[in-house]
Amino acid sequence: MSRPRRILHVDMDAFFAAVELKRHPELRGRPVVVGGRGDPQSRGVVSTATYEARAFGIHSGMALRLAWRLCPQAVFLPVDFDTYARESERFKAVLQQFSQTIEDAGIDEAYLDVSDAPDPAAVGRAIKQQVQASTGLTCSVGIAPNKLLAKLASDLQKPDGLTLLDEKDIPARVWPLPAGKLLGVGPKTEARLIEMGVATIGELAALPVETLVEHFGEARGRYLHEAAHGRDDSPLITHWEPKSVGREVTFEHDTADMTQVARTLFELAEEATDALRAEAKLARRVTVKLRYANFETHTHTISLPDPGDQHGVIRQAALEGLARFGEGRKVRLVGVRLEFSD
Ligand code: TTP
Ligand code: MG
Repeated sequence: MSRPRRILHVDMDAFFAAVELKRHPELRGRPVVVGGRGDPQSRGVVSTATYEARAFGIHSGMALRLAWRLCPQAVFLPVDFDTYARESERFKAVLQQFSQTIEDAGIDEAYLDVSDAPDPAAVGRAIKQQVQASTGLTCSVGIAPNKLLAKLASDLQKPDGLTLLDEKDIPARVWPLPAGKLLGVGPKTEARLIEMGVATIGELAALPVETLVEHFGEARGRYLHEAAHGRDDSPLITHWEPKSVGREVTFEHDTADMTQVARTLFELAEEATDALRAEAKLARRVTVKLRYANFETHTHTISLPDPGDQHGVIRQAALEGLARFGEGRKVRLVGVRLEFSD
């Protein structure tokens, strides 16, 4: 008998701020904000804030000046990305010991397939302990039947949480959450849902799929419907497969302009299709990858009904993949990968 699928999502707590507290232990317990050059009077946004600062309403993405108005006694520190990247490497090295199948989802988070473990919760506890031992930092773990639910779960008991979530828990624990907690539902989609009278994931789940397709188009409408029911069979993206051609590019300036992202994606799809043709291969799957300003990285994959190498077909699939992402977040990198078989 095969065990059910168990995906573990792990996410560091208040990551940039927690790293700063390691070298400034005297600041523990105080509201600390990390962002920009650390000057609350200058332009720039909050990268993250300690939970003490969040109690004042401060959150990632907020203007530093507004954060300062909300909590003038907070300590403001500049972003020191190199130091956080080094801690991130230590964190990722710990994870390597726990599963062969790991998706690196950003600077402070990853998915692990722990389906083979006799006791996935024990794996979660061991990861937390070893991350603490190696980095001195806490993280939160969610374990669920798929990536979507695992990510929701890791967020349920932050900081330092360990949360198991099963399909049967969806009505009680997932449906009361705001729709914006769902992967791929950004501020714009959330605002449109509110206009439709939908505030929670449960209210989204209660809508007929046809209504969602009407409002959001075929691919996105269906995605929202499935997601609200906690259904997600997307695989872990462990690495960019060798049997594929891919192109990706980092924007000079992060952009939330999805038209610009789409235009760039089209160019990349065109180049990748040319490369595919040069190898005389036919694409079976088209994967679109976005990395956001905070280095969180997500992919969506479209399977082609018939393997192909037509520019129009590949472009259309790439567009469909892009449509599955939420809107409103700043994009740092866009990529496309065409998978083929021999
Ligand atoms: P998150 O995991 O979203 O946030 P966090 O780790 O600070 O807090 P939480 O305990 O809720 O997980 O992001 C990881 C890091 O990425 C965060 O420490 C700083 C950076 N980041 C930004 O720079 N800008 C952003 O808008 C967000 C959301 C994160
Ligand atoms: Mg985090």
